[in-house]
Amino acid sequence: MERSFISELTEKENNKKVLIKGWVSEIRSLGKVQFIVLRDKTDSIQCVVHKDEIKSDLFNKIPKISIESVLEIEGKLKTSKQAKKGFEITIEDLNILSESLTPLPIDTSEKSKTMIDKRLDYRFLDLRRPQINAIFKTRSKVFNIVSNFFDSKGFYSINTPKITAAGVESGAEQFSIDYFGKEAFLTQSPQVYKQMFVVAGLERVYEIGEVFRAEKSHTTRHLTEFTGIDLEMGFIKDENDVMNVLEELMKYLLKEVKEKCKNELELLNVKIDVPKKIPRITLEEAKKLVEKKGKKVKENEDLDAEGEKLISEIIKEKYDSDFVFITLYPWEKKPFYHMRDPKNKKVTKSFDLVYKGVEISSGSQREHNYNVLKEQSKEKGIDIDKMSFYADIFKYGAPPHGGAGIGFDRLIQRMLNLENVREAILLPRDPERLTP
Ligand code: AMO
Repeated sequence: MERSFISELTEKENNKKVLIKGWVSEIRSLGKVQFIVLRDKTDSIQCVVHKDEIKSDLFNKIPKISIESVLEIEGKLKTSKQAKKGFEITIEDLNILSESLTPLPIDTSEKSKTMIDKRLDYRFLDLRRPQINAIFKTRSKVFNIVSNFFDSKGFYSINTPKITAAGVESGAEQFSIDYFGKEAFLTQSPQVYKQMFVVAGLERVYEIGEVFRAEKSHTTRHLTEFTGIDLEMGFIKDENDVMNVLEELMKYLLKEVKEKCKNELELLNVKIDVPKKIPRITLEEAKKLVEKKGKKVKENEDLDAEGEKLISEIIKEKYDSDFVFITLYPWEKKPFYHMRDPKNKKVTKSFDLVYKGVEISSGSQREHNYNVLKEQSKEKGIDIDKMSFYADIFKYGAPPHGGAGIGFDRLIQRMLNLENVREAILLPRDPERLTP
């Protein structure tokens, strides 16, 4: 008989013979009748057996089956008023495919009391909890929705090297590795490559890939390895064109998630608000707004985590938006490849996107004129000609372009109201964690 997934079963199929496979969530023995709640990737269902309806050795085996063992159950689908779904399966045959050891190293119940560190040590068991499973089912959908969006907007998907000779972001955050006796680095951003392939004539590119940062940060938003959603687009008028694409992406994504992840959102108790319009304010305006609420931010300083939280609260109150773009960051704080604002050279044509109190993306228009880029890098103490792999890109016809990087894990964290970014990634890497 072919296996059915639990979510496919309906009460309309009363008396139908079915075969289901999955993990044991619960066993209840009430003398002459026993219940097994079996769970597969789609849902769970109550299975019931009466003593006089099955071979006695099989009946006697049931109470000894441990939670999380893997079973296959053959039986008949029966409507039942008492069952949660309005129907259950009466067991006719049962096969133990794999027994689970007891006790389990972590608490896999709905309201698990196990701390996050221990849960991450046993992530494969942690995901047996339907709510945790729901996070990663949603994440998988988001991956597809984002890819479809970029595809529909004429972006090409690219895959770029993660082992590199040098990056263009700050050098301090690079992981250095021994590459056959030479020093190499794990990529901090596909920045160089996404610009390279816009200039190469693809015009619009995106990459969803791993990004590495040697940041010794012990916060709820920093990882040392995260997934970046990077985009880059050519022939833009200015950085607003990039923000327009990001804004459209966020609206489309949240609308799609709301429709396609109904069960997951319900399990996670998350309500999603699709933004109508994402406000855009300059960093200077943002600073004034948070200062009015009693938070001081120094000149040339960015908003810190507390400032981002505060500005989000202010924007939510003022514009009823979970998102805000903060624009025009000081040149002093931004990398050399950003384009400076011709009206005010002290700032760059840059932006951050803050979602429910956390920066989830940053981007800018890039400087595409080689001579200006050379000047700008010199000002930052960098000799661009020593990075010929980067400098050359701008020597043979480079269109005006810009782009942004979105932290995939932070996006999921904020979308699903998770306290810690580690909840949004299957196997987080941080300064203390290299396993599993
Ligand atoms: P940036 O360094 O701001 O920009 O990174 C882009 C986005 O990546 C996420 N992010 C992180 N997520 C988890 N852990 C971290 N340690 C971490 N660091 C960053 C954030 C951030 O907004 N090249 C530019 C992007 C561009 O201009 O296109 C860049 O990498 O959500």
